[in-house]
Formats: sequence, structure tokens, C-alpha cells
Amino acid sequence: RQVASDASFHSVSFSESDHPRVLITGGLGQLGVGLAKLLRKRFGKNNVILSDIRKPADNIFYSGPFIYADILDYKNLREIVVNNRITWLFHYSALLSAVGEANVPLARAVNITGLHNVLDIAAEHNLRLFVPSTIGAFGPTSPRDPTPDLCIQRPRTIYGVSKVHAELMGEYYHYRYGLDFRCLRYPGVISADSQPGGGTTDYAVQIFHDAIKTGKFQCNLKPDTRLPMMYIDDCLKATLEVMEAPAEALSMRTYNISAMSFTPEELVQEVQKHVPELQVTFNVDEVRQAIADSWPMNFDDRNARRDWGWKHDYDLPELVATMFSFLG
Ligand code: AKB
Repeated sequence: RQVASDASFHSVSFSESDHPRVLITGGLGQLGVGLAKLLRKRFGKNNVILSDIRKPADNIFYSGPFIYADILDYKNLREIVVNNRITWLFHYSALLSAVGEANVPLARAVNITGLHNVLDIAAEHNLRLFVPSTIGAFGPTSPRDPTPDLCIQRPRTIYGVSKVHAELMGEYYHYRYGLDFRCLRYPGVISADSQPGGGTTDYAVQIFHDAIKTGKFQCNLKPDTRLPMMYIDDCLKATLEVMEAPAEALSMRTYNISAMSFTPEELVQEVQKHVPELQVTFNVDEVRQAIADSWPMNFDDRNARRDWGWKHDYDLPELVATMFSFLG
């Protein structure tokens, strides 16, 4: 009897463990809620835990498990991983480029010390770990058009420095301790139902809200500033795909991913096809402009396309039409 109940206990936990048990840190930023939705569809609602240090809105709280997790509190994070038998961790806590320049000590703590905690816990508990990197991991001495996976990386923002550090530390833990570290360098991400916070590419989200609300948009970058961009669904799709890719398909652990590149001028033209009366003025923010001028203009993602079949679905016209169909 004792043996039978033990066996049935094991068979239940075995079938549950067919799916990864996922934790998303920094889950209330631009990408976490959308990622949780995608992963819950695939792995089951209760296998995906969203976490943050902020209080979630009711709809987020009730749509699946949510937990308080402070990545700077090593014991709190370890307790969550252990108690919930986490097997995959998506580490989204970070201060973005512009807001990082406004508070360097906090950016250093969250983006670097927080990453160290996550890496140690992931290595100790044998987790598969995803850490997003960015076009911001490149700098003025990198080739900008296009920017390949492997080239000079000397970023001049604390955000960029912390992301190069994350790439190198994750790869080091992979080769030294066997950590299953996977990393994508994201372009600027454009989403309808979540807002970015404090990035250089934020203008490309704000324009949609302003076009609908006021018909007036003030752009904080120069009209000809070209940056790589991506619609959120493509970004989340790539993230899940690289996490599911068989290890032997990955010739590298950090990949550029790309979908399109545009300037504010080109985005305005496309937006005006939907809102012809939109009025645009340019009021350049010097900090953001200097950052953008040091970043890639076009991103070379051939390695991702070759190794694990990355393919984007949204170009500029589809992106703009989709944004208006959500917001309009
Ligand atoms: C930012 O602008 O800081 C981010 C990014 C490109 O990493 N959106």
C-alpha cells in the first residue's frame, strides 16, 4: 500500500515535470506579461510564475500565479526557485538605457548584482536561464551597418556595459559550470498593451498612443536616426524558440535577432497612412540621441536564422497596422 501510493505520487509528479516550471523576474515590465501568456498557453497556467517587486493590477494577478521576488535578495530568490521547483528562469529585471544613465548606482545594482544572484541560483539549481541582451550592448566603435554577432563591443551606457557583462558571465558559466544559458540581443520592442520604461527606442511606442489620443507627437530623436526594431509577438516568439531549441543546434549562446530597421521619419510616414492629420515636431533629447547614435542601425541575425530557424513575421507596414488594430 505504501509502495503503491509512493508510485502514484511519483507518476503524478513525473507527468507534471514534462513541462518546464517557469519563473519570470521583472515580470511587470514591457515583456513579462506577454511572455507569461505565451508560455502559459504552451506549458499550462500554473507552470508559469510571474514575479516583480511591484504590485500587479487585478487582471494580471488573477490570470495566473504571481509572486513577490526581489532579485537583489538572494535568499528570497533561492526560496522561490526551490519551493516552486523552478526549471526555467527568464530574467527580465533591468533598468533600460535612458533611465540607467539617470541612476547609475541603481542600474549597476539591478543589472549587475542582480544578474550575479540569478546566475548563481541558476547554476546551483541546474536551471535553463534566459537573459535578454540588446542592441545597446554595442557602442560607437562597433560596426553599425550591419552589426554582426561577434565584433567590438564598447558601449558607453551603464545599461550596455551591464548587458555585455551579462553576455560574458552567462557564457562563462556555461563553459565553466555547464549552465544552460541562452541570450538574445533584442532590438527596440514595440507593443500595444504594455509600455516600455525609460528606453531610447520608446518613441516608437509613444507615437501610436499620441496619434490616437491627441493627434500630436513630439519626437525626442532626430528624424533620420535609424535603429533596429521588432514587434512584441516576434520578440516573444524568438524567446520561446531559442529556449526550446536543442542544445546541439546552438553554435553560440548569444544571438542577434532582427526584424526591421527604421527612422522616426519613416515611422511617421507609415503612421500617417492611418492617421493623416498627425502633427509631428522634433525636440531632441541629447542623452537619448547620443545613445542612439552609438547603436547599430541594422542588425545582422544570420546566425539565429541558420542555427534555430529564426524568422520574423512583422515588417513595418504590418507592425503599424497591428498596433492600430489593437489601440484604435
Ligand atoms: C532601450 O531603448 O533602452 C531598450 C533597448 C533597445 O534595449 N528598448
